[in-house]
Amino acid sequence: MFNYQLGIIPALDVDIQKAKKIAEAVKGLKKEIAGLKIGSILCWQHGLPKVVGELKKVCDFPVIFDAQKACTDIPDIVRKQAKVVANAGVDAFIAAPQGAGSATLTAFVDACKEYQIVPIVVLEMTHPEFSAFLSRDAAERILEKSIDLGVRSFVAPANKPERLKLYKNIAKKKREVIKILSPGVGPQGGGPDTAVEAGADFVIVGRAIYKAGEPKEEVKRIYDLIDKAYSSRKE
Ligand code: O7M
Repeated sequence: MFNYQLGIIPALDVDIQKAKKIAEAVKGLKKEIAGLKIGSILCWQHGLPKVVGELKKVCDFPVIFDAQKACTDIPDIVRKQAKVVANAGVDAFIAAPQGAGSATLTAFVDACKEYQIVPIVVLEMTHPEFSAFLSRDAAERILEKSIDLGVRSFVAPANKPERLKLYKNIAKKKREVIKILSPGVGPQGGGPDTAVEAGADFVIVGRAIYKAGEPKEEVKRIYDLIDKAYSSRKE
């Protein structure tokens, strides 16, 4: 994704002042930071175009929009949402198609291609009750369908490392290389290093970074861990 092999994606679930402060603190960490994730907490308060514009004044990292959660409506709305998101200057858009089905996912991916933003698809979430209303193989089916549509970036849980291995293997069997972005480190119980050992390429980190006294030092500390884990990973 965006030509990065490995990296950290801070989740900026904070207000705009705090988000800019974090972006400012980490802007020099070009190797460590692969993008900034923005979501509902920021954008419902301040509006998507303003949030993207303010962050891009401070740093030049790719901005990933997680509408928490998008791609859940009828295909026509999803297509229009992708256009609005692209027009706001976002670089990548995250979909969670679990409740919406295949036609909606197809519309999402096609629209992202048309408006030249990177589609990223959530396979499985970090919290324990996530699959309560889903069929057992929902994540596997979403992965297969998304790969066929040309998606190569996925979100899967750092706190369920065995699932990361499974998703990488499914892609391998289809002779495709996918990138996995993994949230769920720190307060949600996952380790950044164990996630990367299991197949994560990027870790999405919220509270462990924005609540740290020194976010920049925390990013460097996490990067050291994932860098070592990546070096010892057997693909
Ligand atoms: O590191 P945290 O726990 O403070 O924050 C985690 C971030 O990752 C937060 O922005 C969540 O919305 C997001 N996230 C999950 O925690 N679990 C998931 O399964 C998926 C996501 C996510 O980023 O989905 C795109």
